[in-house]
Amino acid sequence: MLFTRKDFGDDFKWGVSTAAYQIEGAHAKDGKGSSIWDTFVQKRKKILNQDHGNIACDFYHHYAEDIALLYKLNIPNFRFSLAWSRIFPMGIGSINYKGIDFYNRLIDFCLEVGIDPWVTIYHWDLPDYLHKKGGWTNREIVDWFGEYVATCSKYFGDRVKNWMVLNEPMVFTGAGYFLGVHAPGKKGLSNFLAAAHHATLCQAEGGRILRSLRTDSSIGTTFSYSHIEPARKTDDKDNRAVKKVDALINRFFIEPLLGMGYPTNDFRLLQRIERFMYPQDEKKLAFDMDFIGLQNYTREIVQHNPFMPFIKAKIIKASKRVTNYTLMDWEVYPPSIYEALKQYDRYENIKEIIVTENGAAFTDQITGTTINDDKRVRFLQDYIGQVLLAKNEGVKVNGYFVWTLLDNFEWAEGFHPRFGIVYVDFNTQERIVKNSGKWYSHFLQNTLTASSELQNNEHFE
Ligand code: GCO
Repeated sequence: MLFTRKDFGDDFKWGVSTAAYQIEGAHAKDGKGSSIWDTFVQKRKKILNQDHGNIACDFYHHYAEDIALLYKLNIPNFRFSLAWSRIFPMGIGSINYKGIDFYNRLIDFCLEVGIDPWVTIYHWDLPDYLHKKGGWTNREIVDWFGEYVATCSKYFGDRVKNWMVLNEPMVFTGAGYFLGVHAPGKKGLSNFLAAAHHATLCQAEGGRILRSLRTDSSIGTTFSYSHIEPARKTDDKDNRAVKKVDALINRFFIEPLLGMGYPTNDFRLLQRIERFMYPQDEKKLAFDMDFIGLQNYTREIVQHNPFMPFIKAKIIKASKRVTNYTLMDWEVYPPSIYEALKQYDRYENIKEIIVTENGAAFTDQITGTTINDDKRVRFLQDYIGQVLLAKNEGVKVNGYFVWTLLDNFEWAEGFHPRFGIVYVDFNTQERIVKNSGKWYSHFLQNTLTASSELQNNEHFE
């Protein structure tokens, strides 16, 4: 399939996405408080190679250079997140005005060069002080979060028009409160369900607060979504396993937001979340977002497995079944984003879908100052092509953001998987635009036709 940017229409939003803890560094600078990630990275054996985000891409000091680079690359929209503990060192109470200043400078500079800021309010870095009070497992977080959201709107809402309340609640509650592999490292079903319910309340409440304070903004929130298929297509048990995994990882957070309640029919165990619900909560979980951020990377193949606690299902790793997978062990499967978009389109209450993340980590070939990342170029072209396919079939998708601008701190995987379209030398903080960055830039300038034939480097020089 051949296509150009024009095929998506003038109104389609193109951008790149980032997150505060993954790029900012300056972890204790200018009054910033500790977040759960600042403390989690200090624990033994939690992060690959004992990496940490204390410095990361030092975006805190390099933001102007990085925004100038975005400008040079013709990337018109920039998604970043606010670090809660930079604004409220203790999560609540007194404001750190140096933190507010930093984001003001960043937002102002974006606008000065004509780049639209897209702001995620919470991308996983809960203030450690609030964690000590129970964090996401404590219902009081609805008030703590409300104060934080209102403060973001008050200080930045005059210029920021695109908001995302949460980033991937399934991942931060699942990895952080059930599996214990992300901050704050808690485990167990009770912690998970409590955190999940409070996050779902906060996602709607955050939307309500933003809308009540400004009428001229576009409010969304983001979800991870993986297309799921059974290991054996005709096996009943595998098909039941698919339903459960789908209810948990794809539907658990979005359906209550859309007013459909939790998808407990397809995974009965989730009914235990009712322990954490107060009367009237079901209504409070719903909010009509202006857009939904969809984040897709791969598909999952699921098999019934009686030994897996609670869910009795297992995800089969990509490396065990295909040859084309990324450094995250995620299958490269472009139709997954098409399936994801089609699925979201079936929800009546979604007004607009923006793909707020899609991208891949591969081993890049470095020769001199050229970073050859053909696999990423191919990945982006193929996934973007699938987005166009869905759009042409009438799906209300109206934006696409690459994950991510800069190689950065990839949570438990440390700095090993590089997702950037710009290479970062973490010793010198030098940035080198990869071939994928050059390709994206040309594509956005409308000078390039995308197709899988255009893999040869000379097209991007
Ligand atoms: C995510 C996060 C990103 C990750 C990316 C690759 O939403 O999971 O937004 O922080 O880095 O998804 O794993």
